[in-house]
Parts: sequence; structure tokens; C-alpha cells
Amino acid sequence: MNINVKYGDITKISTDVIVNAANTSLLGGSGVDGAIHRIGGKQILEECQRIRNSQGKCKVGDAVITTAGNLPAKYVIHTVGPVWNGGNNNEEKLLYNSYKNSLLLAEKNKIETITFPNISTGIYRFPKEKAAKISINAISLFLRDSTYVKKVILVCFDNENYNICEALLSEFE
Ligand code: AR6
Repeated sequence: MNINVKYGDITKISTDVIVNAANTSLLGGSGVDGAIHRIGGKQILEECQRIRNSQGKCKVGDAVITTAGNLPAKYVIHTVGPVWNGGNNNEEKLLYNSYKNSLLLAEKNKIETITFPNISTGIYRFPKEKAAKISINAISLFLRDSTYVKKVILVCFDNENYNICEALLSEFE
């Protein structure tokens, strides 16, 4: 299958696109968002500001694309995952939408490889096992019919996410 799991820092990955776990403001934050803006430089923030000026805030589950500035990737897709609030607030569907809409945007831009972090599993507190299942479902379904997107990498920054994703993917194969 064309989904790989890696352990590491997404700002060091040189696939065509890396995905940012952003917030609705698109103007940066902490976690992976902070790292991407800090290392990617002001070009990313400037493009995010232009997007905000033209379309307003980014809704939860939606995605937008910018340059990757000084990062080794070519583009950054910024998506906003849901905050986990107990599970009865459409969180699972919204997380699925974050993956799907990021992949659709990559496809629209004729992108071949895309790297995701474990969206919403940090500051937004989404349970890791549930989040990993949703990510792998969304990605595998998408790869069945995609024309341009051929390879997806899940980059995990902590052991727990890495072990969960590895185990789920080996069941899948
Ligand atoms: N590379 C890869 N993964 C990372 C990195 C990194 N450099 N840094 C953290 N992670 P989080 P969220 C992992 O909190 O939960 C921000 O302030 C981390 O271990 O970055 O979606 C935004 O502005 C975790 O597994 O994002 C929002 O306000 C995963 O990335 C809010 O946090 C997501 O953790 C979004 O919260």
C-alpha cells in the first residue's frame, strides 16, 4: 500500500506537500503549526494572511494551500482539525474531512506525495487510536481513485502515535 509511517519532524520532510495542523485563524500557533511557521519563515504567514483577507477564516475540516517558504517541501496544506470535546460534536466526521479536503487540494494541484502529521492529537486532544483509524481510512479510500496523489506519509512525533499507526497499517496490508 502507498501509505508509510515515519517517526520524526515534519519540517524536515521534503515531499511535495506537508500538511499543517492549523487553527481557524490560519495565523499560526504552537505545536506543529508553530514549528512550520517558525522554520518556514514569513512567506507562509504572508500567504495565509492573503487567503484570510480573501476568504475569511478557515472552517474546521477545510484546507488551504500555500508555499512552503524555507522548508524543504514545495507546499504546505493547512487544515484545521476539530478540538476533541467528548466525541458527540461531530469530531470524527470533521477529522475525516480534514484529511479528505487536504488530499482533494493536493489532487487539484497535481501533487504526487503528501505528508501528514497526526492532526488534532496534540493540543486538540483527539484520542490517538481513533484519530489514526480515521486518518488511515480517509487516506486509503482516497488513494483508490486518485490520479495524481500516489504516496502518503504519516509522520509521527511521538512513540504512541507511531506505534498505533504502524500496528494499524500492518493489519491493513
Ligand atoms: N512534526 C510532526 N509532528 C508534530 C510536530 C512536528 N514538528 N510537532 C508536533 N507534532 P498539534 P492539534 C505532532 O498540537 O492537536 C496549534 O497551536 C504532535 O505530537 O500540533 O491539531 C494550532 O495553531 C501531535 O501528534 O496540533 C492549533 O491551535 C500532532 O502533531 C492547535 O495547535 C498534532 O499536534 C491544533 O492542535
